[in-house]
Amino acid sequence: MARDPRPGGAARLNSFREDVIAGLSQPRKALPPKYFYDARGSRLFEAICRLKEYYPTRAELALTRAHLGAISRFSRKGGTLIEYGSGDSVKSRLLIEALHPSSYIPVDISEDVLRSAASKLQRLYPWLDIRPVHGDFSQPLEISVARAKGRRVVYFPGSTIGNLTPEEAHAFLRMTRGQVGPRGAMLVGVDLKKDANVLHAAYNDARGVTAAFNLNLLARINRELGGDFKPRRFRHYAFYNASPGRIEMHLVSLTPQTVNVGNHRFTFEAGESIHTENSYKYSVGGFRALAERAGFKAKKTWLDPKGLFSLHGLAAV
Ligand code: SAH
Ligand code: AVI
Repeated sequence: MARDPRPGGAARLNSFREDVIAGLSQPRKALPPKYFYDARGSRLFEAICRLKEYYPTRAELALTRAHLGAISRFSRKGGTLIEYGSGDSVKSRLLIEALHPSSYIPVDISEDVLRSAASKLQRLYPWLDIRPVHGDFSQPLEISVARAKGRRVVYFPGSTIGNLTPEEAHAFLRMTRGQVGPRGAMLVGVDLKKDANVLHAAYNDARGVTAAFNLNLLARINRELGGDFKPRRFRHYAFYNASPGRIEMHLVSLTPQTVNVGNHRFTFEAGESIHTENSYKYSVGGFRALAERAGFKAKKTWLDPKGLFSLHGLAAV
């Protein structure tokens, strides 16, 4: 397994600090969701995926299993599989077994999860050339696709694309369109618009795992940046905002309070929130139109039996 060439911890810590200071200095406080995924946040996300209320993971796994033959014909065997936001790479196993790629390039911001998933996959598939890249896909990333063998397929499951604004999603799709080249393809998992009560339950689970995932961001700021947030003075709040078509997650201050991060001081009024995540929900037609504006041909769409979740086969023609 090849090691990745990303620069190490100090630069990452600086950008975390800068993004936190900038995000909390805005009139409407906000933090980027990519910072949820430290080791604890990644474990909490995996626990979310097992919750009965959180349907996306089960629905995407079910539809991938059900349509694996067609997905594999569309993607074609061999070649290079690049996966963004690969996490524990559980869904990727289905594709690796069906496509038998010559190389697999998982990309993730969460280093521990990335490395342990890559080691596990290497034990399962000793024939596979695995090249993990620890990095942030919202920044230009050095992935040596020039040396990639055969057709390039980018896999972006989990509706992680929903955590980007439509403008960011467009830019990301354009970037991957360039990366896969004229013969390449992309498989994107996209959560669909549905009854707001189903969405509400998925992001407000009864056991409070999503709340713990959200609040862990404050604990991470305390651990890594010397912040003095008191997470108990904030409450997880998630709702479906129908007009932009997205779930919004917030952390709401329960009291007036002051919080320090390094030498920066932030004041909160009671009820004031930090906007921590958007999770956009698309219609099938809406997502296909977005992909086509970014230079792909939206060739295939597969759905789970309940029509909750979609996987799109995009060709770079
Ligand atoms: N693909 C998995 C995990 C989805 S969770 C699944 O479908 O279940 C989102 C994943 O994307 C996490 O592993 C997180 O660490 C990663 N991630 C989030 N923002 C990222 C970014 N900007 N750059 C790289 N990885 C990111
Ligand atoms: C990774 N991402 C697609 C998840 C989502 O549903 O937006 C993250 C998540 N946030 C709360 N629960 C799950």
